[in-house]
Amino acid sequence: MELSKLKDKALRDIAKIDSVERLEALRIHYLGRKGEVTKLFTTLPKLNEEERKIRGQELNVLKREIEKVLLARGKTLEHEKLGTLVKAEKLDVTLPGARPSLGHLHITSQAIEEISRIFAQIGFNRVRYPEIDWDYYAFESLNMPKGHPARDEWETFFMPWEHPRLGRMVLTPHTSNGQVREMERRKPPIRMTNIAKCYRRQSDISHVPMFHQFEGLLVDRAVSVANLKGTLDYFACAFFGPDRKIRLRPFHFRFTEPSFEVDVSCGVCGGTGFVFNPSQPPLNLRGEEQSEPPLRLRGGVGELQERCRLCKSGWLELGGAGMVHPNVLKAGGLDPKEWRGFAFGWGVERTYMMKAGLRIDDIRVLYSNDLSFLEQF
Ligand code: FA5
Repeated sequence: MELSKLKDKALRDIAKIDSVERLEALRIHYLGRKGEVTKLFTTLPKLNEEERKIRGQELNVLKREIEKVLLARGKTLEHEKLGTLVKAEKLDVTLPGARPSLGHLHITSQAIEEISRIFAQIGFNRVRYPEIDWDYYAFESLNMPKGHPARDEWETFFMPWEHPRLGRMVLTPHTSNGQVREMERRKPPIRMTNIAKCYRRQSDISHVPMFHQFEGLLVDRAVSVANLKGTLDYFACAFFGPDRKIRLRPFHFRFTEPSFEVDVSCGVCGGTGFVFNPSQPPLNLRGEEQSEPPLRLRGGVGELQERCRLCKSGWLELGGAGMVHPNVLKAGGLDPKEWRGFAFGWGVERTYMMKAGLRIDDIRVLYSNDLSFLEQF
């Protein structure tokens, strides 16, 4: 090939190249050991001296020109490559940032914070007592001597350690272990809330083996059931809403006398036990289906009522309460003739579920670490 044609071809090829790597391949193609130009140098020995001189000079010029153009194209390509890189990696501080996924407190922790705050507003300090404690504080000092059948209800996990006076160690089955501990720690007046983990050998749709309770204890001189009721009413209004009411039902606990089960009026049916449902047949007050005319329980002629599925009766059970038993005051070193007190203990999980009107089919889902469930709260 004519040298001028070879040169044109080389320059055209170089101009078309768009990457440093391909340019290097092209350099080898023309100037490498077996390259197009190098090959021409091998023909020189066949020429006579004069021709060789001229041809040699022409080839050197061609080689230098190709080298020059290759170098220039290489520089341009390097420059372009750098420009693209800078563009790609440029930090635009005005762009919105990548949002990190934020977690939040578990609903039980949220409930604990709210409960502590509500009681703190009326002077109940939050205290912490062991969640693994001696039998004495969990049972004996609470008027439940060894072997007493009342203990059975607490389905307790016993630990292998024993103290000669305080008995065996237990995973606390309720927060009432804090009552005598608090009386031992300080003199009345006492107003405390003890919120802690509790453990019982129970696991079904309404029980978890590890749950939380909050315990309230007040000890002072002139304390009555009216004070207990007032405190619980205050809590119900603050936690559940101003239209909610508390009901005390007689019950039996060994460590309170009198003792009560505490109910709160249902937030879904407003305490009536019935909700409006136009697709259901009307019910009478006993929840039985009735024929025309339909009941008018909440006003509005012809309103059709369905029994409330959350509470079924207008009331939801919260937990236990009562006036501190004289034997418990004695165990705490207090004279029952001088001091009186009330106490209450409720489950945090169930109380929260009642607030939210949640009808969780299975309470165990709270601790199954299913994020799609937990992220809803
Ligand atoms: C008690 O534990 C008493 N200590 C309460 C008390 C305190 C009465 C002070 C009087 C004075 P009870 O066993 O009923 O009572 O439990 C209270 C609440 O804890 C229950 O209403 C329920 O809300 C919750 N609870 C009990 N066991 C479980 C469980 N396995 N899982 C979830 N919640 C539970």
